[in-house]
Amino acid sequence: MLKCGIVGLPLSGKSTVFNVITRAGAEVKPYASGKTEPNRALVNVPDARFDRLVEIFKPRSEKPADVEFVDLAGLSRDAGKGAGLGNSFLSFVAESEALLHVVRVFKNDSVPHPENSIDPLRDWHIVEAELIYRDLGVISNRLSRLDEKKAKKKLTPQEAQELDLLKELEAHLLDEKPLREFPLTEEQKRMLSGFAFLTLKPELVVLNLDDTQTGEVAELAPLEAEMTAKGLKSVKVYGATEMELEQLDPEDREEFMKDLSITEPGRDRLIHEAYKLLGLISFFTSGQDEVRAWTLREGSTAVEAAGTIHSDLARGFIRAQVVAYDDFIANNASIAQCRDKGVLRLEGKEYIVKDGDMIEIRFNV
Ligand SMILES: Nc1nc2c(ncn2[C@@H]2O[C@H](COP(=O)(O)OP(=O)(O)OP(=O)(O)O)[C@@H](O)[C@H]2O)c(=O)[nH]1
Ligand SMILES: [Mg+2]
Repeated sequence: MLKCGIVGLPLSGKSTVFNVITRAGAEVKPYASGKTEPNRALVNVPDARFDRLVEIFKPRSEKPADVEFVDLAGLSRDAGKGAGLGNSFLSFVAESEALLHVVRVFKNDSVPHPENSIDPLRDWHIVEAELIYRDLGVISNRLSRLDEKKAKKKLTPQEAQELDLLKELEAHLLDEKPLREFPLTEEQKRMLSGFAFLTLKPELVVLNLDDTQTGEVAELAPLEAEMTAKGLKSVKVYGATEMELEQLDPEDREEFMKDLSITEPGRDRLIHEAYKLLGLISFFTSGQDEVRAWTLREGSTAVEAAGTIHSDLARGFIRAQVVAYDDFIANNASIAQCRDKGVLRLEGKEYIVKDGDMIEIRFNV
């Protein structure tokens, strides 16, 4: 199960954005909640191809791909030094595979700003600094343990390597740079995977606007320049408005979206961007019994796809029968016709699965 953690300053609209995505109806208040228990909800990944396959196969059961979103308490300036709630709850962030970082752009006099002014770039830096600070803490703990051991006996070659790498990473973080900007080899990435570093996680910046901020927003320019420079991705949402939007009937919603020149609801946009950011693709299994969308990392092989369905399928893997969704549709949704046209293929273990592949695993255990 894929998890996405929502971070940001207090009162930036995290729970609002969480509600836009999940329709879960989490509490939204004009004062800092101080809640330490996160809100969690599972969301189906909207996918028109999946819907079409369900129409075609009319299966007894259907299961779209899903992602879990976790909404946390606000992260204040100096949380790492014990201010606000402190950073103990950052453990909830550590278990997420990706971060949505909500930044307040909206002006709303009835909602106090913890820094007393609207300044998206400053706010983004405050939260980023807290994430960096937390990673530094993790590193210094590990370093002191390694140093202790080194004083008593010789380190294994692996530990010595780890020590060197962690020292480099520490210097990088002390420079106020996130670990995602540090070039790591695949082997080093594996070495570090157990630490769950927050600044190594892919991050999508969610700019939370008021519905009056439709044109150029002057306050936003500095942050947008920084995002471009760092190659970070951002999405704009009209948090409060889009949360209301989710509660309207479809016709009114359409009208409302036109007024704001939104083409895709914030909900779909955010889920799609999060999915893309994580380098995720979907493949489908389909039949009269069940149509199901599965999530896979880009670059995964057929045998890995089999393993996400069931470990038996990976163990006894013989071949994968594959047809691209587009080819399937172009051939009147007929497997026989796909076979005749040669677009239905038999692939081996090492085949790299493509987004939209329809797969049937042949196996023997
Ligand atoms: N005008 C306007 N108000 C908003 C917007 N987004 C959120 N708010 C208001 O800001 C207040 C805080 O929103 P929440 O979503 O609870 O913020 P939060 O980041 O979850 O807050 P904490 O969990 O307490 O840190 C609420 O009163 C919202 O109605 C927005 O886009 N525009
Ligand atoms: Mg909240």
